[in-house]
Amino acid sequence: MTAGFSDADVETLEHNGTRLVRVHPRHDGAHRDWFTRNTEALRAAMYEHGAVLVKRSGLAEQAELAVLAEEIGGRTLEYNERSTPRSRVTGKVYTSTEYPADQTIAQHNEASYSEAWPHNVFFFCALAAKAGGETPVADSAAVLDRLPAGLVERFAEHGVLYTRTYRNGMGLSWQEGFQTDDKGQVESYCSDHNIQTEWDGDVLRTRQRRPALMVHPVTGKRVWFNQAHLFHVNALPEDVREGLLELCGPDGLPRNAYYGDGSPITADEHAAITAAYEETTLAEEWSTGDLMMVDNILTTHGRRPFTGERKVLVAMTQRTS
Ligand SMILES: O=C(O)CCC(=O)C(=O)O
Repeated sequence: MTAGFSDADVETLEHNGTRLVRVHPRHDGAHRDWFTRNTEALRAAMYEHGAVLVKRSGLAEQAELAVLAEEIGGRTLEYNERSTPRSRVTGKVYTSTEYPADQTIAQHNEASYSEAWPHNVFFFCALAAKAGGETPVADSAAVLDRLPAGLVERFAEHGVLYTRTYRNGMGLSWQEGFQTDDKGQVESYCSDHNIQTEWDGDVLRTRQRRPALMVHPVTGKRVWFNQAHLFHVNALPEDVREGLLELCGPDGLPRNAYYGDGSPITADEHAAITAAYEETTLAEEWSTGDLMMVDNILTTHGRRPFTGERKVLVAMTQRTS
């Protein structure tokens, strides 16, 4: 159900359990008033279905993204404990991950490797690509339903062990990951957030155990909520993987993932998780000016390759009630 919208054409798109509510506002330029009238409906649709796309939102300024995100989602968050390169645009508005245009970004619940993950992610398409560049969504409960029961049980029992090696010139440096030049601040952040650290000169290795599943606090749904498949060595293209393994070994890779007890996630298990995402992914084309809001627990996001210029901005929020 997508009740409660006013002055809008609303459709719910569905693919193998993933839903995206597509909203076309009917307003004549007064987009802020439209958002004010529809705040409750947008929030309710996001928590019920996982993702809402507002076509031609009318948002013009970057700062407006943060204001709307706060009105609909709650307090905006800094991008801490980074795992990909992004730039601050203004306040707590960032660029989305700045990976080369020919790369795919696998589906993920934002920052689910961290203890400080956002409840919601707001994406604003400031410039649509010439072709491609969609931000697909996939329902985290639908992904869970497709995974083999034995694998789910094992992850439910042990969680995920994420390992990272921060070094200059290969993945993120610790300075970029933790947004500081002060090793003491990194140590204090890590000790506050249950992250084990090991320094080797200027190289930092970290290990952190996190749950693999989550129960949504509003809907009570059990979902697959982690980035095991994205951190896993098999997420790298084969040529890159082989080169990096030769250079650093599995424990020295910029990112890797294991079962929480340290045992390996096999190639077949990685393939099963990847297939579950592929089967449930729903991708809508961006137009410049579109705004998409996702419930980060219910729904993962990713990115498809693109041509031409593309600019997608992000604000992340934490529910305050
Ligand atoms: O650029 C996008 O559409 C999303 C990129 C992404 O997955 C991210 O920044 O977490």
